[in-house]
This record gives sequence, C-alpha cells and structure tokens, in this order.
Amino acid sequence: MFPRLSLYMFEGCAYCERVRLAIRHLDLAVDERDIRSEPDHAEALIEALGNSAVPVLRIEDGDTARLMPESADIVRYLYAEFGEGRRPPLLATDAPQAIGGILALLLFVLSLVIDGPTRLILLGGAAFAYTSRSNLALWIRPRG
Ligand SMILES: N[C@@H](CCC(=O)N[C@@H](CS)C(=O)NCC(=O)O)C(=O)O
Repeated sequence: MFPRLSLYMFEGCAYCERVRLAIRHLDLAVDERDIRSEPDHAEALIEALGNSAVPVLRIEDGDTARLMPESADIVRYLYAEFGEGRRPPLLATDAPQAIGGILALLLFVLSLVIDGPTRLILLGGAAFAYTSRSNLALWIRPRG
C-alpha cells in the first residue's frame, strides 16, 4: 500500500526546498504542514521530537506513523521507495553545499596569498560562498 506522506516545512526554508524539489521531481502527492502558518504543527513536532527543526517527513502506513527528520535522509528515502531507478537532482542533495564549502575555502586560501584590493574581493567571495552554500535550491526553485 502507498503510504500517506506529509511534510512539516515552512516557506523560505532551504532544507525544506531540497525535499520539495525531490517531491516535484518524483511527482508525489505529499500534504504540506507549514509550521509557521499553523503553530499546532510546530507543537506536534516539539512533542514528538523535542524540537521544531524542519523538514520532517511523516510517513503513515496503515495504523503506524513515523517521523523522519533530516533533508538528506528524506531525499534518500523518497528515491529508494518511489524513485524507480531515478536519481535526485543535484540541487536536492548535499552536493551544492559541499561545493560551496570547498569554493569558500579556496577563495579564503587565495586571499592569504594575493595582496592588494583583490584580497578583499576574494574574502567577500569566500564569505558569500560560505554563508549561502545551503540556499541554492531555494534560489533556483521554479516559481509559481
Ligand atoms: N540538517 C537539517 C537542517 C535543518 C534546518 O536547519 N532547518 C532549519 C530551517 S531551513 C530549521 O528548522 N531551523 C530551526 C531549528 O533548527 O529549530 C536538514 O538537513 O534537514
């Protein structure tokens, strides 16, 4: 039987957007439970898991329901169960975050060896790459 899936999330949450991207890619029917517009959903998470960090996938299968936190685990689960051999788009994985981290480190190291105003540009680039590395899925998502 196909489990009933619900996603605890909020608009503007970068990690939630990775999961939503996977859900769209796999064309799955998933109820969204916005914890910001419906505080009851946040309270349900706090009661069950001790915090209201999202995304959390609720998987209801017959009489049992379980909660799965962590975007990477959720994406892995969705493709393992419903992927039919498909692979998640890069933006739905940790890859952009890892690439952003490496880029930030490279720019920082370069800023140590290059003098003059270029150093400031490199440092700014490193700070930008580092602080924005988890947001790509949010920025690039299709609108509407
Ligand atoms: N490692 C987690 C990170 C989730 C996360 O940081 N979510 C943010 C929103 S994008 C959040 O809920 N922060 C509030 C909190 O941690 O209580 C994942 O990949 O799902």
